Amino acid sequence: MTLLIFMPDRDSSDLAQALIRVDSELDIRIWPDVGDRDDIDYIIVWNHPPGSLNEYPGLRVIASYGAGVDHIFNDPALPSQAIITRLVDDALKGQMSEYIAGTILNHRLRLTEYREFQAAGVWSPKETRRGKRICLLGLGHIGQAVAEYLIRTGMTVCGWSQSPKDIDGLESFHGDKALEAAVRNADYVVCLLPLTPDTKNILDISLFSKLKKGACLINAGRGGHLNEGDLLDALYQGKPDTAFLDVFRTEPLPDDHPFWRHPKIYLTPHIASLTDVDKAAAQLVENYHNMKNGRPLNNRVNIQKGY
Ligand code: NDP
Ligand code: OXD
Repeated sequence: MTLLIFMPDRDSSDLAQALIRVDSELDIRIWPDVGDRDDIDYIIVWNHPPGSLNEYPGLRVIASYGAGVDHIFNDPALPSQAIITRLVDDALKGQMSEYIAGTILNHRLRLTEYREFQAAGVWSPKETRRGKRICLLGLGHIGQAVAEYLIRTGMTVCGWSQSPKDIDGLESFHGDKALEAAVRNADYVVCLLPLTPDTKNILDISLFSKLKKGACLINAGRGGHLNEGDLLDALYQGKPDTAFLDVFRTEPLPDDHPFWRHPKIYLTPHIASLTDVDKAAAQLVENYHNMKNGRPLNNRVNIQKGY
C-alpha cells in the first residue's frame, strides 16, 4: 500500500516530511517519481491534471490537500471507484474567522484608508462606518465558525445555505429563493461557499442589484464564484461599494488584471486560511489507516453534491 503526493504546482517536500513524522513506516512517493503505478492506493492531490488519476488502477482514496474540492471536480474523468476526502480543521476555521472579522473591522474603522491618507500626508478624520449586519453565504464547517466568531464580537449575522441551520443568534436562510432576502439588508456579504456548478458566478449583477447601497463584498470562497465584469460594473453603482477579494479565477492574479489598481478593490493573495502542514498530515495519515483497516473515512465529500 502506497501513498502518492500529487501536487504539480506545489513543493511537496514539507508535506512528505510531516507525513513521515506522523508515521515513519509510510511508503510515500512524490509525483512525478511515481514508481509502479499499481502500488498506489491513496493520492493526496492539489490541481492534478484532468484524467491523470485513471492511471492508478488500485486507487481507493483521493484526498484534497485543502478544504475545497473544486480542483478535484474540475476533472471530468475521475475514477468512479475512489472515495474523495478533504481537510476540515479548527486551524482553518480560526484563521478564516480572524480574516473575515479583521477585514470587516478594517473597513468599518477605515484603517487602510487612513494609511493611504498618511502616504499622501493628509489629516482627514472621518466617521467610523456603522454597518454591522453580516450575511454569510455558506454555513459549512468554516462558515459556521465564522458566524459564531462574528456573533461573539457583537455583529448581527445571518447566513445562507442549502439546508436550514439552528445556530444561536443567527438568522438562517436556505435555498435559492431565500438568497435575495438573505443579502438584502446586509452591510457585508461574505462568500464562503464551495465552488460547484450551482454556485459558479453566484456573485453576479443579479445578486449585486439586490444589495443595499454602500454594501461591502468579501469573497474568500473561490474566484469562480465572482463574475468579474459584473463586479466592475456594480462598483460604479455602489452596490457593492467596496470589495475585498482573497480568491481569483486565475491565481496568481495576472499582472494586467484591472483588479490590481481598482480604488474600490482590496486584494489578498489567497491567504485567508492556510493549510497547516502538520495538522493536515495528522488527518491524512489517520484516514490512510482508516482505509487500510477498512474503517469509515473522515471528512468524506458528497460526490453528488460536489462538496
Ligand atoms: P463545507 O462544505 O463545510 O460548507 C459548504 C457550505 O455551503 C454549506 O453550508 C452548504 O450548505 C453551502 N452550500 C453549498 N452549495 C450551496 C448552494 N447551492 N446554495 C446554498 N448553500 C450552498 O465547506 P467549508 O466551510 O469547509 O469551506 C467552504 C469553502 O471555503 C471551500 O470550499 C473553499 O472554497 C473555501 N476556502 C477558502 C480558503 C481561503 O484561504 N480563501 C481556505 C479554505 C476554504 P449545507 O450546509 O446546507 O450543505
Ligand atoms: C482550501 C484553500 O480550500 O486553501 O483549503 O482555499
